Amino acid sequence: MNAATGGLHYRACNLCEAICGLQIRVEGGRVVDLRGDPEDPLSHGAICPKGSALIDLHNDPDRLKGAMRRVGTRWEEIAWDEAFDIAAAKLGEIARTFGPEAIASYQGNPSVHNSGTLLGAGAFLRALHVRNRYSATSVDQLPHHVAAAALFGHPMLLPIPDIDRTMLLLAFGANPLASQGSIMTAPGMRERLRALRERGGRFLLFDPRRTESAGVADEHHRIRPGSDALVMLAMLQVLFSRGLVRSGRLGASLDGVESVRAAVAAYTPARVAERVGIAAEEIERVAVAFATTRPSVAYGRMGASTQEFGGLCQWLLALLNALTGNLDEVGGAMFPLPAFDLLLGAKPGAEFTSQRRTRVRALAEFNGEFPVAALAEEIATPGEGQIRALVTIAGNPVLSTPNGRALDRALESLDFMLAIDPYINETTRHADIVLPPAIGLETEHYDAIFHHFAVRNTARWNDPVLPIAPEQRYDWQIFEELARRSSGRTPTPPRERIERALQAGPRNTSIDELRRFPHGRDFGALTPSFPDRLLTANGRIDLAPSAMLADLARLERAIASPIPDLVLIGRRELRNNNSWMHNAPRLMRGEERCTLIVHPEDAARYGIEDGAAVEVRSAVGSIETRARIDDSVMPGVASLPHGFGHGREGVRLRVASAHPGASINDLTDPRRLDELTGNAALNGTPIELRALEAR
Ligand SMILES: Nc1nc2c(c(=O)[nH]1)N[C@H]1C(S)=C(S)[C@@H](COP(=O)(O)OP(=O)(O)OC[C@H]3O[C@@H](n4cnc5c(=O)[nH]c(N)nc54)[C@H](O)[C@@H]3O)O[C@H]1N2
Ligand SMILES: Nc1nc2c(c(=O)[nH]1)N[C@H]1C(S)=C(S)[C@@H](COP(=O)(O)OP(=O)(O)OC[C@H]3O[C@@H](n4cnc5c(=O)[nH]c(N)nc54)[C@H](O)[C@@H]3O)O[C@H]1N2
Ligand code: SF4
Ligand SMILES: [Mo]
Repeated sequence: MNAATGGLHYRACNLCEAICGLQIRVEGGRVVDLRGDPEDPLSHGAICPKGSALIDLHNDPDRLKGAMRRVGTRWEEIAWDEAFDIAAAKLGEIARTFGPEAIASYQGNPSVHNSGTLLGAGAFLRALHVRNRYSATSVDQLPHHVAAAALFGHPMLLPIPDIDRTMLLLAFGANPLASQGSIMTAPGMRERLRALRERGGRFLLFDPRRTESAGVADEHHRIRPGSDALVMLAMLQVLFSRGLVRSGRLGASLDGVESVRAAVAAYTPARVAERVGIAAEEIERVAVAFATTRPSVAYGRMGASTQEFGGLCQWLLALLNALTGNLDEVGGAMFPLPAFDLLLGAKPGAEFTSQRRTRVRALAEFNGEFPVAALAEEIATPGEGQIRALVTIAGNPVLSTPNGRALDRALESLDFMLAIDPYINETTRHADIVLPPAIGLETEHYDAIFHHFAVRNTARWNDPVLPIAPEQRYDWQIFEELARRSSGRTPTPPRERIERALQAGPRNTSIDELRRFPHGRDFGALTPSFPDRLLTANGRIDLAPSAMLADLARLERAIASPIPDLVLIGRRELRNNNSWMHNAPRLMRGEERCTLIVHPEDAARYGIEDGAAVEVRSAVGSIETRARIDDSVMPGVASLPHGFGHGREGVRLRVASAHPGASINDLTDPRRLDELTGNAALNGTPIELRALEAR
């Protein structure tokens, strides 16, 4: 069935990492029914409210279909060819005058959810020789990649919790019931966690807030933001001191066990208890339970990653798994083998770091990217190498990156900005040219990324379900035109690259073959793959990389500093999707969601009443919002969702602008980094509150 006709279609939702299978009925080019596909071998019919909101995206009158040019504060639609010509000419001119380092790019989150965007963008950026690359990675999962490269030899060799077979899930800073799982593609998390408990397994969660996920956990431990590494170190100390270390099948491939023993020795539960806010006996008990339950798996996500010690956390989580015999074992932390294997052809021992540094703060590059916390200063600071042009692709960094206000201002000073994005939002409003791609159900898609994170090996080719209007273009077509104009060469289309990768890959399949499995093809449960799949130079795992050991000194300095009175953490809610789905009416019903949750003790301390307007101040800025007082957060911690702060001048998001909220990233501080990895420490921002007069 092709996109132009009606009928029943099957494809995956590409809004988040869960990649739920959908069953979609189309009539007259419109979706009339959309539900979970019960026959999908990974998702079994699971769906969330955002999936249903795909319908809103496709009916959204604010979504752009033709190319746009900004003239002052006015936007005009122009012909695609003219827009491509202007963009290529302007970027070419800036590169010739100031060198290619004057051009930067930001690739946002949906880039990885659309294979046309993911596989298309590179050729264009290479054609322009763009080496100042930034992305959402450094406000998200960069510590996972850095730890994976150090331990296993490749940033994409990420350990995934085998949630369907484990007997104990020990999680730090993840809220899978709201997020639907991250670096753990496991659609229908509620069912999966229920199944875990039904087979007698347990789910233990460390989070400063009593989240939706805490509500279904067997134990919830309130942990002071940013202190996870201490708990993990203490758990390892317990394993060594109680003789519970067991390296299992991989034992002969592990180096550095004695260095780890020495490094963790000082971190007794008693020493860290006060700092982390959890009793020593509790830490000890959880460590013992983790080591003596088989199989078990330790996992940490955003809360353990977007903080000052994210790199240490991801390293220590891997150690907890490796030293209890749960690394690369059924029910432990495993490594998928997807049909499109991004590791195919990867060389053992490759380097992912370089000598390149950002100009202003000398922040290190990793895997070809700089930390996005440096973007605003690299635009705003004059001098050789200053960024004068920016290309944003599927991103809204004004709302998503630390001190978004500073970036907002910096964007105004650019010589040229190109945005490849279907909306004029808080970021793209500054663009000179906006090239809007077809999105969602209009695109063909193969999930090159999330099968790498999946708890089961499956594959699915997704044909478009909705037709596009004659004036629309796909992301990959936009990149193709821009690349051709910039370099004179036509890049290989993404579909051809997917086809080649599927044929050459470990499943030896093809797009046509996958088309015969409309619900997705099942390759079965994850299987152990180490040491064969390891990509370290010597085929072994060094559990004690020197960079990680060295970073413990920074942790020691942090322990010696005072605990701030009040810190801010984020909050993902089921019906928000980062910054960009607030224009979907069916997601915006109900109570105001951009509120600051404050613990009653803190509310009393600052004289704030429930529902009152408050000013929140940090070292970089201030916002106004409404307080919601409840004890779901631990004392000393307040919580605000991210992705709000709409309603700014020139933005064309009517529904979102009616629920503007405030941006948490007007408070987050780009100087607060995980110095080991360059990831922004979005959580744990010190703040002050002030009650505002009722208005
Ligand atoms: N304080 C704080 N900040 C955070 C977070 C947090 O927890 N706290 N979370 C961080 C995380 S994990 C992430 S991933 C980032 C996300 O932040 P960003 O990377 O900025 O991504 P989004 O906010 O999702 O913006 C997505 C943009 O992509 C566009 N888009 C959607 N689909 C497509 C498509 O197919 N093609 C193209 N070209 N464009 C498309 C949308 O219109 C929108 O403008 O935010 C981070 N920022
Ligand atoms: N509904 C919805 N789903 C989403 C998204 C969305 O915006 N909305 N975004 C998608 C994206 S891009 C991503 S990356 C994933 C993220 O997926 P998750 O990581 O599962 O989601 P978060 O809600 O960010 O979970 C982080 C948790 O860490 C806690 N936390 C904060 N600081 C700390 C700390 O210092 N230590 C500990 N232990 N915990 C801490 C927070 O309270 C929060 O509950 O979600 C994806 N799914
Ligand atoms: S959890 Fe929701 S948004 Fe994510 S893939 Fe499934 S339906 Fe789509
Ligand atoms: Mo993310």
